[in-house]
Amino acid sequence: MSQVIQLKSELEQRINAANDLDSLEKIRVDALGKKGAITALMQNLGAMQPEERKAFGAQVNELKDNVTRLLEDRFKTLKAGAITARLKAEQQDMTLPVTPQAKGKIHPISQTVDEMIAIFADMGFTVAEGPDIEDDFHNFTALNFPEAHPARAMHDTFYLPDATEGKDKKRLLRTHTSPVQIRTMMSQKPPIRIIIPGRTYRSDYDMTHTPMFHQLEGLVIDKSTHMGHLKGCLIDFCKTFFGVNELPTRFRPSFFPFTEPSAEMDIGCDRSGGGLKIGAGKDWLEILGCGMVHPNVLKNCGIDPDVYQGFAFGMGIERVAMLKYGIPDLRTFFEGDTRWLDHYGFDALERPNLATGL
Ligand code: 2NM
Repeated sequence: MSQVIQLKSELEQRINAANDLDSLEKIRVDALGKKGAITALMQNLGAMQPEERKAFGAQVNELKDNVTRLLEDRFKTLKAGAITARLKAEQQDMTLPVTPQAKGKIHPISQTVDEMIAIFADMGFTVAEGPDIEDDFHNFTALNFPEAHPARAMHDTFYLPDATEGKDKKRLLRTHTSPVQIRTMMSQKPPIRIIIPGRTYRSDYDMTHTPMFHQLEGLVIDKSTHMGHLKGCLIDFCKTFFGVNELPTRFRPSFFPFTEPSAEMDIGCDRSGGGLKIGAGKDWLEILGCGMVHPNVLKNCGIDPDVYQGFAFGMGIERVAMLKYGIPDLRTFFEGDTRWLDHYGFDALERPNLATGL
């Protein structure tokens, strides 16, 4: 009798003290499992006299019912507590953005190159590339620069400090992207229609020059390519690139060793009111150099100038980027200042293409 009462109070205490579902389950097994204390009491019934068995059996049954109810109540309480604790632990701030904001920005040079490629690709040009380390032949000789002509010195060439034999083999950092045109003409048959964006190097450093800068040059060679094609192509490019449909243009005579005739192209602009607005106005802005490829250059590349002719052009990428995006200082392009990039850079998810207006 006292055995039942003692077991009851003992189980009550343990159930109330149980702090989690695992310890509660252990108490249930200790009491009601196959080898549990209450189960053991039930097994004693078989050996008892009928009268005793009746009274004891009733007590054990009552104990079993009580303990079962206590376990169930405690289970519900602990279960509810566990859910509350889990909800609290797994709380989410629903006001946070679904995807974190992109941290990086596209450099204005990369953006500008991509825009220029999109425009020329639409006209049927493909992109060609070549090495930054060139030799004298591809950078100068093949391009009709005379030996010991001041034009070579004018380029402020960085020569490599090696002892390569032979003038034409002397290694240097390319001073323009034109050696890529030479490599293309020497390895491909016309018709040719390529643009060449890339890094170029000249030993010069002031407000408007950095020793490394970017150029984009273009070359078209075919049997009947003429100056009208040159003008149409470059006028179209400038209108699309600057997004100005009514754009005055003019071509002034100029000189380059690799083109004959040579010209410089200006676009109209308006400097009244302090700023600079590209489009109709009183003023002109020099934008690029161009010309018909010199017969000597074609010959140097194994192309017969009596059968083929072509035009070429070149422009500075920093310069057109500064004009289009109102960047006032050239040198900031290469300072690696993340605040500058944050301000002048472009979103990685908005890539240039003709369909979205660049
Ligand atoms: C310019 C201006 C004019 C040019 C010429 C050639 C080649 F290889 F075909 F002879 N490539 N680039 C050229 C012509 C470049 O840049 C201001």
